[in-house]
Amino acid sequence: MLTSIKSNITYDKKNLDSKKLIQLYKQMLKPRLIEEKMLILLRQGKISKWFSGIGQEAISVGVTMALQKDEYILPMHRNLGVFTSRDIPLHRLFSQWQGKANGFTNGRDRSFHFGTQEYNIIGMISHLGPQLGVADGIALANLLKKNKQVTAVFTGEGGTSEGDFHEALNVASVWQLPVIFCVENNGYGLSTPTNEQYNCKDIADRGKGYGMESFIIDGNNILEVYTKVSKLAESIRKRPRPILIEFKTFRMRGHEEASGTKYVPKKLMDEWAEKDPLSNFEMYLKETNVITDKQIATVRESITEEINEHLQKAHDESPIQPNIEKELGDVYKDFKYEHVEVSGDTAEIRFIDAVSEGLKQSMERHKDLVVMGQDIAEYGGVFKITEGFVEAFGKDRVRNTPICESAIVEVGMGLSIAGMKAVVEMQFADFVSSGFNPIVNYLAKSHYRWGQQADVVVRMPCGAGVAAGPFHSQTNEAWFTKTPGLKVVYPAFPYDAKGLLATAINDPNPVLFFEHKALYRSVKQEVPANYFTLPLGKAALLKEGIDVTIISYGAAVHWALESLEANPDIKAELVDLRTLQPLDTETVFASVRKTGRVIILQEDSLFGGIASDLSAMIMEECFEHLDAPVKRVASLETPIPFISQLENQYLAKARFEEALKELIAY
Ligand SMILES: Cc1ncc(C[n+]2csc(CCOP(=O)(O)OP(=O)(O)O)c2C)c(N)n1
Ligand SMILES: [Mg+2]
Repeated sequence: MLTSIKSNITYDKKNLDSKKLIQLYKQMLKPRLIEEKMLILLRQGKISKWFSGIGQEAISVGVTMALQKDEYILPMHRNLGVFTSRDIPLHRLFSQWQGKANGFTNGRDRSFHFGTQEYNIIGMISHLGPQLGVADGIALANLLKKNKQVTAVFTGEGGTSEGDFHEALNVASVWQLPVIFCVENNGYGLSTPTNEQYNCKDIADRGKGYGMESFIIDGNNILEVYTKVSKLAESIRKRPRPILIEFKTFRMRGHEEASGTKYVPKKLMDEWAEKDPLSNFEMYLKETNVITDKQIATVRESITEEINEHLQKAHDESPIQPNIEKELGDVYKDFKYEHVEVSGDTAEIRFIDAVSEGLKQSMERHKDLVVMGQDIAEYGGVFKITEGFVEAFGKDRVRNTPICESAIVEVGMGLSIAGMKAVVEMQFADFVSSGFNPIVNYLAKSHYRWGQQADVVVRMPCGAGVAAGPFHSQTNEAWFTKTPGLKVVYPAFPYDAKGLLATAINDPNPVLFFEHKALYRSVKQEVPANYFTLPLGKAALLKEGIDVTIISYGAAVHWALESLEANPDIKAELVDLRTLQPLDTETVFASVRKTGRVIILQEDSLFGGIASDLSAMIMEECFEHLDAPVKRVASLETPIPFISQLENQYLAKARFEEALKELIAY
């Protein structure tokens, strides 16, 4: 690759001694030699995909070497140098790429899609952008713990077009988080050149718009990367703040090996080949008598030996044997439910007071719990759930957020990685769609992929019956019950809401906690004033009867109660599911076996909802006990209309009683 005998890059070693210079050289040489080997293995079909970082090593290595080992780095798919610079044994990386148990994901995710707390590296998910917000969360934890640590996160220039990038930079700036945002501008995002990706001169210019310092660094110059990032990191440790760095570099190979580089002009390739970060640095070290050809040969030989030895070790490792129990067992982090008995006085309170009280008492118990959401601090949230929280817990732990659901969910994930807990309030459950990606792809899959818990509760004020139209009325639990890795709680009463919220917060897994807005101020109950917990996965049998089983949850439970009150002759068994994931099928099946008739009432529209799956399960498990087909009653297959006469027509409530009578008469 090298065409000149003199270095094409101007180096300034500042006060770095020869030992450091040689260390930096070795750290760059290692990923290069690994990659050269990988390209051979790829051609031989021994590994699957490969995203080459050849030509970009100075950035991964320079940034990693500038950070302390206990500071978190969040690398991308071309950052092999981050992993090697943290001295991960190579055989573990090779096992990871071959999907073996000594890797980091038990064969569940490929390439660089993993994290390791042991090495303080938090890998990407395929969606690129989400980790930028996760870095914010880790940095927030560092800020709150006042431990003077920096977090570095990587993205390509293509990834900067994603909303996550803008949200993460904005939040980092508003909260003055100690993060270094590293943009590796390598000219292409897959086949897309920069002029089709963004319309500004330098990505670094965006820093100004977010109110943060930004810099452009020659990404092929290891000394510039290392010395400048070291200096900035040192400065951030003293004075926490975010900094944006654009590293100018070039992608010397295809997006991934199979896709080639046909669309890249040869002239560009040739120009950047002249600027190769490794060969130029090698030349410089020779010119300045820091290293000799003989020493270089020795270093190469020893790295090559290490690579071969570790490849053999990974090769000899036996393949993973599929085991269904193990796979299912790793989706959620084990959680030993601790029952806190009800004690002391009770008071008649509203649903909304119960949520507020439960949350407040959890804040008192968990000093590392942070609540975040729009307008939740001094304003107390749009439903006033967090009223008075700032006075009680301070603004560090009760955080108003900008309007950026994705970033805030990602921040929750980052807090969890740093050992803290988060509760995120969606202003309305409808707006969770703006934070959907990190919930279903990052939080939900993290434990299964690499054993990292996502200790985040997302509070979801949901539901219709309040004449609020299509975007303030949805009950979207089915979006989440579909996704393995999430827990979904949906109480119908104040008592349950308080006890279940406490447990949701204790549980280290991600929990979607649905709170029906129509119940907030309409339902009252005697609730213990002290802290107590209730287990997830246990339905409540609200009424016992012999005619029919009604299964429901949320506000629809109250519709069922109303119908039964109006029809005292119907002896129905009423099951309130309370949690949808885990689902208490035992209680459901026992009731169905007793009554032989079952009607499932849900507020959501019919297709693809909980009622459908329950119905199928009942059919599979209780068919011989059924005296009539399972009946599902749900809302219309339309968006939720605004005016009350249309909304009433839309809601399942309007059709429930008739369906119930039909079923009994069957
Ligand atoms: C949300 C999302 N959209 C599309 C892709 C497919 N994809 C993977 S990498 C990539 C290009 C990324 O370009 P850039 O951020 O510049 O990083 P580079 O590969 O150049 O290092 C694309 C389009 C994806 N992984 N995620
Ligand atoms: Mg790119």
